[in-house]
Amino acid sequence: MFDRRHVLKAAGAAALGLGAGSLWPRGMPAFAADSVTLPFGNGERPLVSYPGKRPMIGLTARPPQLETPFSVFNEGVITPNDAFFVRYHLADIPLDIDPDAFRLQVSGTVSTPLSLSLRDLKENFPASEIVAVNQCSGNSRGFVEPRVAGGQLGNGAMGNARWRGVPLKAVLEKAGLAANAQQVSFAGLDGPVIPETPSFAKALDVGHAMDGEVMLAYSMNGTDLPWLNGFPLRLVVPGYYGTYWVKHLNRVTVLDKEFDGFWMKSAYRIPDNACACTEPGQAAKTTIPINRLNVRSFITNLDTGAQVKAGEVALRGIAFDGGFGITQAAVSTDGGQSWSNATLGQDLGPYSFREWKATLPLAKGEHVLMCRATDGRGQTQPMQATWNPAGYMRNVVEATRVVAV
Ligand SMILES: Nc1nc2c(c(=O)[nH]1)N[C@H]1C(S)=C(S)[C@@H](COP(=O)(O)O)O[C@H]1N2
Ligand SMILES: [Mo]
Repeated sequence: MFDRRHVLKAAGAAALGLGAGSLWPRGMPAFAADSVTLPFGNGERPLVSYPGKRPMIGLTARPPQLETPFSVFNEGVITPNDAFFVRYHLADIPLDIDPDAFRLQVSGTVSTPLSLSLRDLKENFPASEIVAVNQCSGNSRGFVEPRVAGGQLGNGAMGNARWRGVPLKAVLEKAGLAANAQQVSFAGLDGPVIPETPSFAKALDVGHAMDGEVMLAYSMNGTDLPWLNGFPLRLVVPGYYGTYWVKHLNRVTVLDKEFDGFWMKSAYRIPDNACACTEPGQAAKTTIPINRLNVRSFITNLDTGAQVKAGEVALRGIAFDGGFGITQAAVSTDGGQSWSNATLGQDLGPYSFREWKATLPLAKGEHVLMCRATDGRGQTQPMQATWNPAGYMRNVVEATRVVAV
């Protein structure tokens, strides 16, 4: 017999600072062996080790917040589990979960409240799969000018995975929605260390929760969810920012009114206008909850400062949006004056990273390389960065400066 209890143990507990004596390290784990410098002011970050993760860019230790080293995005369009970024708000993250005892509670304005085990979810409901990007609202915030408060992230707070689980719709239908159901709220096992801090919870309108795509995911890239990415169950909201993708999900509550929790009413809100932007330094007059990803693209095989051989140069990258699908990726070698179309790679569905490739002639000298994607609703990326107070939704066309020799 063996112990079925899953504990974030040994190396894990040490990494989280649970070793003898100290509860949490003050700064980053002491074993950060190396560091990287993100290309903005105060961009120096330790490379840190956590259980189930390769060395990651450490943003905070308590709670752990880890950014994916950008080179990972050139390895393929699926982000490996051991390189997938980690974002938490509250320091009291679960360190010990018994998957046999775990239950998902479904309650509120339903005809039959449910208490579901992982086995129930896997055996008594249909399974679905979807490839989808999870991107933090504040991805790339470190590049925002003028700078704004919040995690100073490079471009590594995003990842693309194949999620498997149960459509939320199937579970809500089993529970039986009341006719006056309006929103559904979601909460997980993590909590605040001081009771004044509101517990992390998010909500979706009933119509969205019932769209058949929103998923209670128990598997990521063919295996259990990594601990730090929400083991044993998380919400997957394809096309929506990561903030809705509640990890360690154990409570689904159907509401007959709009959810009024802090993380919907006060946090994660964007200016209520077409660009989700304001003049730098200005607050928005009215705001709405952040929602769908805007369109983005990146060159993944060359970094600023790279030296390439003059002649035909191969460029490669990724593009994605909030679910309309990438219809075009274009590249420029002259800082955006002229553009040529890249070739799109395999289509893994409208919520996935889409690979693109292009080969372009580069004469000897300095060049500013750019890529710009367009999606199925005709949305594209701005040449000038927009600004909003929280530094959300950055999607400016990126510039990669290289030298051909
Ligand atoms: N339980 C819980 N779920 C959460 C959060 C959290 O703090 N607690 N943060 C959210 C935010 S803001 C993001 S960007 C994603 C990040 O998912 P990841 O850590 O798996 O990359 O988790 C979301 N789900
Ligand atoms: Mo986030």
